[in-house]
Amino acid sequence: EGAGPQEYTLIKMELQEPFPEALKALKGKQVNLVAATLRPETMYGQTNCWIHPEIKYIAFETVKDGIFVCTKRAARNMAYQDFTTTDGEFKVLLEIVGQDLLGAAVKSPLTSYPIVYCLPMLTIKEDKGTGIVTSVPSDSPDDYAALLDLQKKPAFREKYNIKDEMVLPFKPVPILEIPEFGKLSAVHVYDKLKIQSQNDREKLTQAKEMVYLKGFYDGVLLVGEFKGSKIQDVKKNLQNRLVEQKSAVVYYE
Ligand code: A2H
Repeated sequence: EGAGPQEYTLIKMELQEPFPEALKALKGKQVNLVAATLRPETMYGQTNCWIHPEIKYIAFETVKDGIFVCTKRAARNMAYQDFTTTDGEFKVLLEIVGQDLLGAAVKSPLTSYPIVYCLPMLTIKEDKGTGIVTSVPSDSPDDYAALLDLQKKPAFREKYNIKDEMVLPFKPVPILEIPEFGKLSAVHVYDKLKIQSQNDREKLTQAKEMVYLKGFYDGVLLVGEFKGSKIQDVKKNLQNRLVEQKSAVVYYE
């Protein structure tokens, strides 16, 4: 890790009715699952939301953005970044475990899928970001590996009560092109390195490095307002756009 704080874009993924049983007390309110990303320019390709089944999450009220769901650790950091009325303080509305959120429907900005679902990812770290990750299988090898695991293994879906229709219709979307890797770079490197599952950690680390650097310097957007532009030229503009339309907030840790 670098010396300074890391900036993340938190994508607001709005929970849809009917709320899961454990969140029924919040019915009628605006509840956002907030996913920490370094790649706001890839939000056109979201196919689902990742939750760790065993991590604990909380819901708390923000000043401007409705109710947020994330880890307690992230809420505490947000409380020192003007997300709550009193510096450093946040009120826990309820505590849940990831399992409670699995299968829930959310609405997320920019993606072509009107509704996406909360699915299990077992490699989510509790001590990074919000503990919630938005899935972009076209450009993130981790996301592609985890989505493929669920699509290939009915028993894995069953274990977490995930219905076929929450997983099977969701395909990686071509949203940016990297000269060497084509329009679905995560799929390309996954195949090239012969990755087998989300547990292939070494190969996935290698895959991430390959895609990340190339994507940042040579990647060109294929969709949206900045179609045809290089990622490095429009990354900040896209983050600003998401913040302006109240679909995202900026967060540091
Ligand atoms: B990224 P860094 Cl398209 N546990 O967003 C595991 N992974 C997490 C996490 C957690 N608690 N919180 C965030 N992340 C993921 C998009 C993306 C990301 C693409 C390509 C690469 C990529 C869509 N998922 O990250 O350790 C989030 O996934 C490659 C590293 O702070 C976030 O950005 O460097 C990234 O990891 C943050 O990782």
